[in-house]
Order: sequence, then C-alpha cells, then structure tokens
Amino acid sequence: MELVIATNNKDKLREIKNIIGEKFDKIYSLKDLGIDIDIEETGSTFEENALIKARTICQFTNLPSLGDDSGLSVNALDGAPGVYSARYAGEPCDYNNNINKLLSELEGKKDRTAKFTTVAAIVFPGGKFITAEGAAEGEITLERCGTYGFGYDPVFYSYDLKKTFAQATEEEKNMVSHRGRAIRNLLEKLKEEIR
Ligand code: ITT
Repeated sequence: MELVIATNNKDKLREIKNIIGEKFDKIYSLKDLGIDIDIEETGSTFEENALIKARTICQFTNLPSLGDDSGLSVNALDGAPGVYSARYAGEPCDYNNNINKLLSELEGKKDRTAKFTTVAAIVFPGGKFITAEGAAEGEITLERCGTYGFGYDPVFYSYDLKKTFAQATEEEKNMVSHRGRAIRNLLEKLKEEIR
C-alpha cells in the first residue's frame, strides 16, 4: 500500500515517517507530489481537522492519505491553545512567539499541567476512513530547556521521560509522544481493517 502524508509541517513529517518506519510500499510527502496547498482547518476538534487534511489530500491524489492534527491543552488555560496551537500567537505559525505567549499567560499560575494530543486519520479513495488518538501528559516549564524537537517541545516536561521533549532524542520522544501513540494505534487499526 502507498500512503501520502498530508502535512505542510516538515517537523511533523519527519516524526511521522520515523514512527511509521518501513511498513508501506511507498510514502509520499506533499512536496514529493508537487502539491502546494494551504488546507483550512475549519474543524473544532482534533479529529475533524485530521479528517479535513486527510480527505482533501486523498481527493487530490486518489491515494490513501494520512492527516495529523495535534495540539497542547493547558489545564490552567481551560484547554488552550488546543486546536489553535499552531496559530496561538497569530499567523503565520511562529514556534518562538507561541512559547512566549504561553509562558506569559501562565505567569503566576500554580497549576502548569498540560497534555499533548494527536488525532491521526487515514482516508482511503472512496471515502472510508480510520482515526486514532494518542496523548502525552506533562507540565509547562518556567523556561525553555533543550534544543531538539519543535513547537512547544522546549517547554513541555514529559512525565514519561522526566525531561522536556526538547531534551529527548527523536527516538525517545517518539516512544512516548502523543504522535507516536496515535500513529501506532492507527497502524494497529489499519492491520485489522485489511485483515
Ligand atoms: P499541518 O496542519 O500542515 O499538518 P500544523 O503545524 O498546522 O501542520 P497542527 O495544526 O497539528 O499542524 O498544529 C499543531 C501545532 O502544535 C504545531 O504547529 C506546533 O506548534 C504544535 N505541536 C504539534 N505537535 C507538537 C509536538 O510534537 N511538539 C511540540 N509542538 C507540537
């Protein structure tokens, strides 16, 4: 089976490819296929947005397509930035500004617990689809720590790893991350689906 990864985010693309490994005959990025579109994320949940991305690219390519919608939900901020994680500090997405805004919103707050969530979806030509979720629990640090990863990784202290995601190698992060868990769950469902 061939698969298109329906993301414009090169950091997510790299992680998704590493998590999936060698399980498909061929994996294409949007760039590989010369597709340059900005998909509007009009959904109000991670699942809706993951399906919007996967459906749009499946219709475009007529190949099974995988969408990933992810975000960071902070308890003291009533779940924000959540589905708006990419554009928290405005558009276009700027990782540094997003972290600055997050740290300033959390100033003086005692509860810094947070959760990363990914919903991953594969849509098949003809419209059938599967979805799966993964989460990673942790808290927001007082300052940036570490240089690996992307996005909010420098300020996300993982309870699983006992360090920030930006202090972890990509292999370590993928073992416990929201994205690693979501994609592995999705691949399990895919196996059942094609059995
Ligand atoms: P696509 O929609 O093209 O896939 P995107 O960056 O817009 O790319 P999302 O809508 O899922 O993707 O946005 C999620 C944002 O949340 C992302 O831009 C990062 O700022 C952050 N994020 C997602 N996964 C993350 C991770 O593993 N580590 C740190 N930050 C992450």
